Amino acid sequence: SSTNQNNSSSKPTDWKEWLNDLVRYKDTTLIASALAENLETIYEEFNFLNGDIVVASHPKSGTTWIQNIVSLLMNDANPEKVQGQPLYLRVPWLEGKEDPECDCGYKLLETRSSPRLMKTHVYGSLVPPAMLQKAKIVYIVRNPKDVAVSYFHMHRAYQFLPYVPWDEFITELFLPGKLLYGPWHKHAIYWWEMSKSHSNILFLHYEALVKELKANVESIAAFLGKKLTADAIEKIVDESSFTSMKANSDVNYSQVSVMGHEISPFIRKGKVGDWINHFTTAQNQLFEQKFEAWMAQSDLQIDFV
Ligand code: PPS
Repeated sequence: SSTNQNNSSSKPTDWKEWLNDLVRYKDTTLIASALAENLETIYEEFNFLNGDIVVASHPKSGTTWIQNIVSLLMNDANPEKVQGQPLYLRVPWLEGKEDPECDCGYKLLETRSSPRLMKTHVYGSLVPPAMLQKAKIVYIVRNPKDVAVSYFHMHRAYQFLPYVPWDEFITELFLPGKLLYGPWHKHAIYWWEMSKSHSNILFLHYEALVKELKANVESIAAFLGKKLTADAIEKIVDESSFTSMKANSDVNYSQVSVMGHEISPFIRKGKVGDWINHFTTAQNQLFEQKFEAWMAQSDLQIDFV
């Protein structure tokens, strides 16, 4: 079966077959069976520590961006301290791994000392209780039209994910929530609700980072209890700009060949509103209808432009 974690498999050609291999984990989100197994191990055995710092998100929402900011903040805004270390090793993916050659994130993390940095795409309702109790969690949300576009290009490029034509990607996969970690709205809304009652969750918006990177870097610093000079903050803002990250092989995943950068680079466009270049009028109407229904009961505000 396609596990999305298997080193020897090649790009799936039939997306319907690929979809059949995903599991509806604990009746909520769709994930690959290998990820489900890892999550089970994490619930049972992983020892969360006070001081753990978690970057949480639905895929394609700006996870890597926050990982880079958090990693720099925790290394005194000194890029030299982290130079040569791939971001996916500095801030490992708790329940997965970016590089098939690597150990799964939780195994890497077990060998590290506090404060440990990690990322997760886990659903709000499936957060390990000890994580919620002990960690500081930075969640980032992004408007779902741009998430869908970014996700589409990832499926095009990534070796373990099938290419799905855009129309099917939107109507048959993204909107019905049939992608890894879907559906988007439940992910976003559950985390949003949790953030209201947990002061250890900082809830950020991709669109706000695009507009005001510095203010957001400052609020992440304050949340993590880091007092940095104005120069240090400037340094982080500079190092985490789209242009810097696109060019930095430590953070742009260019070392992970299964991601298929020659088809579509991981750090791709970094724009708010790229969806306008992808959605037809009909697709947009359908999306708007669904979005309205999803958000009817929620006060989570999402900017699309
Ligand atoms: S993943 O695979 O879930 O970890 O992907 P994730 O990192 O969440 O999302 C990838 C998108 O984030 C964009 N990105 C940025 N945008 C603006 N500024 C900076 N510095 C930045 N870094 C990453 C990246 O380009 C992907 O979005 P798209 O729209 O595809 O460009």
